[in-house]
Amino acid sequence: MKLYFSPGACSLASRISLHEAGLAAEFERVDPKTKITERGYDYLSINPMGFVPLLALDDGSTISENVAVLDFIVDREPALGPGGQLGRSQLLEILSWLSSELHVAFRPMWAPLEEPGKAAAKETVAKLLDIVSARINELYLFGPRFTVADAFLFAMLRWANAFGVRVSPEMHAYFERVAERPTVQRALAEEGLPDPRLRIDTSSFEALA
Ligand SMILES: N[C@@H](CCC(=O)N[C@@H](CS)C(=O)NCC(=O)O)C(=O)O
Repeated sequence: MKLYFSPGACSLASRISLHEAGLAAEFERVDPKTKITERGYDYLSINPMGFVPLLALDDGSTISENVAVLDFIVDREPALGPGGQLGRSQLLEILSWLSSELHVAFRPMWAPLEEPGKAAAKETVAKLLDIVSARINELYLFGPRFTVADAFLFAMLRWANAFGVRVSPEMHAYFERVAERPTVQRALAEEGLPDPRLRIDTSSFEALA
C-alpha cells in the first residue's frame, strides 16, 4: 500500500499509525500548492478533494479522510484501538471530533487573515484542546494504551506548538510523552521534521510562565 502525504500535515497521523501497526507501506509526497506528487502525478486525479492523507491499497482501491484511514489501520491492528464492547464507537467518536472540530478550527491560522482573525482561531483551538486535555486518562486518550487517536492529536499538537497556542501542563506532558515513542521519532525523521521536544515554547504554557 502507499500513503500520500505532505510533510507535517495531518497525514503524519497515518504514518505514525502504520508504523505502530507494523504495516509496510510506501510513501509519496504531495505538494499541497501544486497538487503534483513527487513522482510527477496529478494528485487531483487520485484524490479529487486534493487533501492528504490518502491510502492506496494494492488492489487499486483508495481510502481518503483521516477518520477512515485511521479506522482502516485499526481494522488491521486492533491493538491500536481502545477495545471493549463500545471501543469502535468510542474511537469513531473521538476521531470524528478531532477531524470535524479541532482540525477545522486550525484552518484560519493558514488563511491570509488579519491578526484578529488568527488570534480568535488560536483561542478557539486552545479551548478545544482544554476539552480534549480533560480526556487524557493515565497516559493517553484511552488510558494506558496508545491508539490512532493519539497519533491524530499529536499531529495537531505540533501545529499548536508552532503557532504558540496555549495548552495545559497536562497536554504539554502528553505531547512530550507521545513524541518519545520510537514510531513517532521515526515518522518525524522520515518527513524531515524536527523533534518537537527540542522546540517547545514553554512561554506559551500559562502554568509555567
Ligand atoms: N477532511 C479531510 C481534511 C484533510 C486536510 O485538511 N488535509 C490537509 C493537510 S492537514 C490538506 O491536504 N490540505 C491541502 C489543501 O487544503 O489543499 C480529512 O480529514 O482527511
